[in-house]
Amino acid sequence: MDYNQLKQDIIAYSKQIGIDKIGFASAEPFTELKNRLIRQQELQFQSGFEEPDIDKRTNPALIFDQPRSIIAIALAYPSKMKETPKGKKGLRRGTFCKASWGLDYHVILRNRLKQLEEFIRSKVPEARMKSMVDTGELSDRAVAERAGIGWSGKNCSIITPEFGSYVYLGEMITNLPFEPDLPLESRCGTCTKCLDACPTGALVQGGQLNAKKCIAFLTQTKDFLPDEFRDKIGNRLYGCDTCQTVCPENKGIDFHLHEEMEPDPETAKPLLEPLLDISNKEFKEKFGMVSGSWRGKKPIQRNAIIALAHFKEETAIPSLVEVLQKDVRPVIRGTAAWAIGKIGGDQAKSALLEAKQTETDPDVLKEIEKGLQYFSS
Ligand code: B12
Ligand code: SF4
Ligand code: SF4
Repeated sequence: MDYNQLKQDIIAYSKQIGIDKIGFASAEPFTELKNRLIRQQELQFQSGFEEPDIDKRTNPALIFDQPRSIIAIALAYPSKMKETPKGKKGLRRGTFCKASWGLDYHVILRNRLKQLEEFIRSKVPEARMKSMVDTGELSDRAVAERAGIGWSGKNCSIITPEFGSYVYLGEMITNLPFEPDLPLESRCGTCTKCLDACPTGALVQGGQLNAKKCIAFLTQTKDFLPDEFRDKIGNRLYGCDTCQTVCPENKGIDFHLHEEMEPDPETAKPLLEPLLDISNKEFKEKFGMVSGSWRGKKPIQRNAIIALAHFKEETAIPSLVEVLQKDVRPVIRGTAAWAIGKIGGDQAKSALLEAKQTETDPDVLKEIEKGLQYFSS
């Protein structure tokens, strides 16, 4: 078998099916990554969304019989909406990060990898392949880095020279011995724009993230948002783009190569108030196709309440009071109590005093007290 020819055929085919960048890597263990993951675990810097078995994450031979190479792919996503709806007083909006625009990228990349698998099988019937996107054992970024897709930026993202860091990543382990590509040199140099811009100091140093402080992570948690982050998340409903938008490598980068990735403005930047009492069915219909809905509606609703507080949106007080009185979930009632206090006004104070008489949940009562404190300072 001429694997160099096959590699060229795969590259040509990948272009035909809308894979924007492809690279080939060895399937040797990821030793440096293993040390890094152990260190991150010791420091409790991990988000908890990663595959927990570090050996499986860093040794392809533990998840695939006799791996010989890994094919890495990247698809560029848009960074600007064609028409951005502007929020205003009375009609405030929240934001989903760019990686949650359009159809869920897991669906798009898995589909591309499946087509690639079929193509390879048509050329080499005995080929074995295992594809993954995000939820697999491997670190998509470490594979992409090794395969020369891009370098690992100080903001932790893989940055491609062609599409900046606005790329989704996926990969396929194979039993075919392709010639590996070479990793790229970092172009970060002395730049520290991402570190300086991070609102929570989650980037503890170039290329090292304390995920527990990262807004992208915090927007996905289901419990109360810790107090110290409530003024930091702004109107973000899901994810955070700050360390990418400030990156000079992303300047002028905005690729619209895939129709499915085009955002519906009303989903990517939805009005906040209607989210407060959205039903499960409506949520699924409106947000079910985007990657940012994977944790369900609760974190999005909690973040919408915090966003209304961020805007000090007085017109939202009646809706927030309704949430405080009627929502069955303590996290949502409690966050509403805090938001009501932060926004302020006579109606806000009386609603909190009233709720204090009837509320029985200790966590919500604490939030009511926090809300009332805004009136004494
Ligand atoms: C858990 C997770 C998160 C967590 C933690 C992120 C993190 N930085 O670790 C949270 C929820 C915070 C998150 C946020 C985001 N995520 Co995320 N996430 C993942 C997931 C599932 C695992 C990542 C992981 O294992 N991290 C642990 C760290 C330690 O390892 P790593 O980043 O994978 O690998 C690098 C480091 O280990 C580093 N490294 C290793 N050794 C050493 C040594 C030194 C000295 C240094 C400096 C570095 C270094 O090099 C590796 C290669 O870059 C991956 C999918 C996957 N299966 O890999 C997606 C993934 C990384 N996420 C992705 C995206 C798009 C995002 C967001 C941009 C979304 C958003 N807009 O909100 C943000 C970016 C936040 C940020 N600054 O990183 C993309 C990244 C695409 C790209 N171009 O890089 C991925 C690959 C999903 C995908 N398939 O496309 N994510
Ligand atoms: S995603 Fe936001 S919070 Fe997380 S490291 Fe980047 S700028 Fe900081
Ligand atoms: S902002 Fe600067 S340091 Fe951070 S990733 Fe981009 S180029 Fe690298």
